[in-house]
Amino acid sequence: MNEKTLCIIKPDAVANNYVEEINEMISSKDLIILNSVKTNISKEIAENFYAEHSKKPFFNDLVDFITSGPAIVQILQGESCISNYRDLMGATNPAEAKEGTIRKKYAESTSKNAVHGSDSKDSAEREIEIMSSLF
Ligand code: 3AN
Repeated sequence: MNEKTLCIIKPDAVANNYVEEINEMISSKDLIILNSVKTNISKEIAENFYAEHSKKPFFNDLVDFITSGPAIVQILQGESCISNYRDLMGATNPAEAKEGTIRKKYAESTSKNAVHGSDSKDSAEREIEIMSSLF
């Protein structure tokens, strides 16, 4: 099914100049980058975006990190793009990420893990809505 997903290239990957290479990996999987904006995500947006993790011990660090510097917020589109892009991202912990994934190549740790991608159709719709004011 042709669908959309929300992609964030996180501050670690932007600071390390990996944006072009990550977007080449994305484009090579027939994922179209519909909108893309470089932005400093606000604390308010970050807390809303990560609300499902609000009770987790790493929540404050998660919000601090995603707001720590410029990030690239993008909408991707394509056939089965939610799962295709999740497969391309690799496991949350880069030590468990497979060869050929973005996180295997560019993630530093479970928290500084280079990219975000929506994990379901509902999440994608919600996340695109939260970020829509940025485009
Ligand atoms: P994913 O990004 O692979 O969907 P989630 O949704 O489980 O992973 O977690 C969202 C984000 O929270 C991760 N991308 C990562 O930055 C952070 N995170 C998840 N688990 C941990 C953890 N155990 N310690 C620190 N940060 C974590």
